[in-house]
Amino acid sequence: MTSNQSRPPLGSPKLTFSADAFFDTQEAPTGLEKKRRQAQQFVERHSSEGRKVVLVTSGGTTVPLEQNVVRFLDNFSAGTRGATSAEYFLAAGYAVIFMHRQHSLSPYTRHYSHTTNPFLDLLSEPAEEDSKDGSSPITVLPQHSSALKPVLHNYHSARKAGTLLRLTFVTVTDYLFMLRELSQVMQPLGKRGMYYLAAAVSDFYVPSQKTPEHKIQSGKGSLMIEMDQVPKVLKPMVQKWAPEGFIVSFKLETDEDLLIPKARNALERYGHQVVVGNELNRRKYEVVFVERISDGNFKESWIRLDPQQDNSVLGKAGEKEIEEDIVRNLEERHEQWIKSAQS
Ligand code: PAZ
Repeated sequence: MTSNQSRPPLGSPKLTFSADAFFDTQEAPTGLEKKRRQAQQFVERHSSEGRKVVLVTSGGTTVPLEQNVVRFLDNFSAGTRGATSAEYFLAAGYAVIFMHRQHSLSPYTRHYSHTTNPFLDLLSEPAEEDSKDGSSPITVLPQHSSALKPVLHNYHSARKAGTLLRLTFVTVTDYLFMLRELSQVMQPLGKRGMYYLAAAVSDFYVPSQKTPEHKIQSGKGSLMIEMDQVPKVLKPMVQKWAPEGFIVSFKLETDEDLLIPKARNALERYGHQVVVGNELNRRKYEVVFVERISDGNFKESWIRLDPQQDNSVLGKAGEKEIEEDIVRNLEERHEQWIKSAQS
């Protein structure tokens, strides 16, 4: 990074809005080809076995400020919505490509996050005499086993069926390249492919050409960062990458008055199927589905849980999660979408 006294600000003063320009000028992440191959095999297998496939994006993206990254910008998302939704999609019979931020929450293991529910707290130590030769197994404390059993069962079922493919990203650039690649891999699924874009993606980035190689030095006064706008990729996604797919984007706002106008605007501009809107502090118990009925006409439907319920603690047995209703609603819409192809 740089001080505003001696060096030009980071970022290009010219705004690079177009997706083509972005992909032409930024470098694809290493390992992209391997991820493409994994996804392709996964899609071919599940498509031939008659499963619908959903791409779930989850977690936040980073914006590196140096090429040898010491500092980066990030956002709040832990990946709860994506990881939770992936579980409900798996339960509904979908094969799930879970494209998530490295180290963010994952389906099943999310119930035992190291901060809210550390897994070591669930285990009992073997008696000292039994543990000497390591013969006694470590066991789950009885008070935790009824909550753990269904999670473990579903985790093993998904592993056995091979219905969950996890692929990671870190930066916003990784995210955009992966989204393009995976959408194209899923294109042959046609209407049987769903795209559930729940990741919190940065709107701004520093192009690699403008990112300093080494750690930004302090001592030269304040720091100015100029960032370019990240291209809006929903348009090429709808028009080119996944033209028949059922595409669901998410819209997060902190000013609730903006939620519906911005969701409508996105549908009008990009032409995809649904926007799920949520306000930051109510996102765990209130979302709105916005769809376009005809030119200039939209329909909104809300899902609300009881806000008194404590949705803040992960994995509390028996607790209703809003993602269950979101996924059920979208599964129905997706079925309609598939049927509309047949009629
Ligand atoms: O990851 P999380 O569960 O903490 O948050 C989920 C969310 C708010 C990131 C998601 O519901 C969402 O709205 N994603 C899109 C964000 C955006 O407007 O770019």
